[in-house]
Amino acid sequence: MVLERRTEKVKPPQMHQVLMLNDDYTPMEFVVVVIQEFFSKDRETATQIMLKIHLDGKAVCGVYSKDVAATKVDQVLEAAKQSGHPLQCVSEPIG
Ligand code: TYC
Repeated sequence: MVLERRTEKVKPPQMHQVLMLNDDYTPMEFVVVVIQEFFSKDRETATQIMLKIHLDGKAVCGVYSKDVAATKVDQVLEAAKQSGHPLQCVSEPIG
């Protein structure tokens, strides 16, 4: 039925959360700057997220469409690689 197809079409896209993972080597300051730069957080918020990762092992840095989340992961991993840090970042569907 046409009406059902229309309803399907306007479903919001599945959102994906980008998580950053803790490690023992990446400097805290580097993580704060990365969160500020790629996840558009102010310094205070970025610092809180970094500390949560440090204490809990991981934390959500942002929630995006699948494509944007994948781009964020790429940007973080590229910045980490360029700087020689082992920082890890993943994205996963929410719910
Ligand atoms: N645990 C790191 C340290 O003590 C800091 C850190 C925080 C590393 C968050 C990664 O995603 C991370 N230097």
